[in-house]
Amino acid sequence: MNNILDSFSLKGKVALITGASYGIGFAIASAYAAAGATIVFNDIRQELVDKGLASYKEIGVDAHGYVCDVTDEAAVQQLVATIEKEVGVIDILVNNAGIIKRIPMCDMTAEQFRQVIDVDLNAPFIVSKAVIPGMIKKGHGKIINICSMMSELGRETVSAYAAAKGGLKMLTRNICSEYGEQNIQCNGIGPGYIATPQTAPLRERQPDGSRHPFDSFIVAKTPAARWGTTEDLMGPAVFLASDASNFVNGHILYVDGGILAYIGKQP
Ligand code: NAP
Ligand code: GCO
Repeated sequence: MNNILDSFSLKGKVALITGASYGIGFAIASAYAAAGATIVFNDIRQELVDKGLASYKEIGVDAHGYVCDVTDEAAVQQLVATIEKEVGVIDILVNNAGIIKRIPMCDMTAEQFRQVIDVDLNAPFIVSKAVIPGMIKKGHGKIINICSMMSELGRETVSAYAAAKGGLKMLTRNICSEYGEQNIQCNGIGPGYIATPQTAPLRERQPDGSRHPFDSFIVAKTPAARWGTTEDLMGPAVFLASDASNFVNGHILYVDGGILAYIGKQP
């Protein structure tokens, strides 16, 4: 038996992480680089791509960055063709780019609902569809969809997001079902509540300096009694991108400190 740790190596692999100038995507890309992968990322604006490239350089990662709106199918097809030409065929795709709109459902417009579904559900379909042919040609592929606790639970004001992330869970299972025979494994990561710009509004200090009520609520609901950090996602993401998970398919790996298993601390 070779060294089991070799099965977690991503040496020689090309990884595309969408929306990875910062936040969870940046952390996952950094972990993949440390495991040996070549990093490719996109973001919606050049200034963000430039910021991302500088951040990767700061940690010694020579990433490839491209401007691309993941909801634009023609742009995504062009992005994948450019990556294949300039970097190589994509072995690992992380559908990370995402938005959230926290609006009570009856106050949310259909357009606002559509915008969230577009980025959080339609885009993973569009990007996966663009990279799968190259993976089939190569004889292997890993697709990791960044789902959410909201793939399982709802809460007030996040109807569009929960609908999208619930759909993304099932898209994950369907890609597994449709392309497992071509040695493509498609799994999801379901982060719990992670401290990133996306959740900053839920953690900001109150005018009197006290913690945000939602911040205290999440800490009480999480057995780990803390918010997650982007670093908490690195190991699970490397596992799902590596040969160590070649027989794991259609699975949503919740990285949530146990929140989904716990009724919550008695107030
Ligand atoms: P974030 O800080 O808001 O970063 C999201 C990234 O996606 C940004 O770089 C953003 O770029 C990019 N993006 C948005 N729309 C895009 C588009 N149309 N095309 C290309 N890039 C686009 O979010 P995060 O907290 O890192 O979350 C990343 C993923 O994890 C999301 O799918 C989110 O739903 C999921 N997630 C987050 C948490 C959490 O607690 N933070 C928990 C579970 C799941 P711009 O800055 O230009 O918008
Ligand atoms: C919210 C949060 C959550 C997290 C994450 C939890 O408003 O409830 O933004 O949706 O982002 O998705 O897993």
